[in-house]
Amino acid sequence: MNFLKNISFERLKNGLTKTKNNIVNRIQDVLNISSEIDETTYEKIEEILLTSDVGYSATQFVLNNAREKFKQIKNNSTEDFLKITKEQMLLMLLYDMKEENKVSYHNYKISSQSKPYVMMITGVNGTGKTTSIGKLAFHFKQNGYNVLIAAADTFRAAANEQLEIWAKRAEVEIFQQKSGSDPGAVVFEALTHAVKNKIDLVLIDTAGRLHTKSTLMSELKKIENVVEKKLRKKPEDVFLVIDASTGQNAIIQMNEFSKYVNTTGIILTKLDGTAKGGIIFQICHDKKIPVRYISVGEQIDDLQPFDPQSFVEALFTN
Ligand SMILES: Nc1nc2c(ncn2[C@@H]2O[C@H](COP(=O)(O)OP(=O)(O)OP(=O)(O)O)[C@@H](O)[C@H]2O)c(=O)[nH]1
Ligand SMILES: [Mg+2]
Repeated sequence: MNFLKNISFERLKNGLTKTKNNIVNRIQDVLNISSEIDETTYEKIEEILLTSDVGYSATQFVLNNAREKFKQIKNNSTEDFLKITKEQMLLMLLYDMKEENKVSYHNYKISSQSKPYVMMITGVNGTGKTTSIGKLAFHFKQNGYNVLIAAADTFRAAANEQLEIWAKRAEVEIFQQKSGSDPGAVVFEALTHAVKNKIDLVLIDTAGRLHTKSTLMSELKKIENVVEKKLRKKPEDVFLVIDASTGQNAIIQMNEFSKYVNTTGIILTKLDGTAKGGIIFQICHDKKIPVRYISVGEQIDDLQPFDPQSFVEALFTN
């Protein structure tokens, strides 16, 4: 299936309004009052990027490259500068596409050998893990896959009911045990059920945990091991869900979670509620873990595969 067809540009654009106002509109304002691009202009744009969570090294990447390219244009104008800045910002997001990530980036081919395909969802408290599971379940179900949600957040009393609501909305099966059960045991039983019932995709919800709590973090590793023991393969995807309003802490979360599990991708949520979406540039510039999905709202179809081209276009389109 090709997830890219699920991108609604209008929804993406609306969802990114606050970030656009914070970055692109402010740059545009600086350029509107500048008759030429001088050091003061560079300093003002640098400040805009730094205060929008783009981060120091990503900001330097954009500005150093933009400066070089701009010099090469004869009779250059402030419009040229905005165009160049846009190109450099896109380049930074495409940086994310390391060779190994380019392979079937948005195409999931679940062969009979790889069944069930396993996605494990991790992250700190309240970032949008359960909601993202509901949205992923919906999309895969809509595309004809047999989906099972494994409710391995046995920590929070209300977690089961919340997940049940999402499973109902997405019209997929859910496997759960009572609150307080061992999450590893839930996953083991869920996988047994999945194999028996020829399920295509298992989505594992996990409890929110602080990356600083080593006992809780080790529990994630245990869940990953249960998958490996039961299916003789690691989960194909371990997603780290990051709230876009988190700011610089996103990078720390990425580093810490990766110490315990093999994080394969980021789901960046709540972009619609924050002006701090510039963090995506920092995450991509970091080049460690690719951003795979972005979320721009609370509705079931508000999760989109991350497409750098559409993202930058949405930021720069009036
Ligand atoms: N506006 C907006 N809200 C979102 C988005 N994603 C999640 N939320 C909201 O964020 C809140 C927390 O979402 P959950 O899915 O429960 O988060 P969680 O990570 O599962 O939380 P814990 O299991 O408690 O760690 C809910 O109110 C969601 O509706 C999004 O993209 N945009
Ligand atoms: Mg949850």
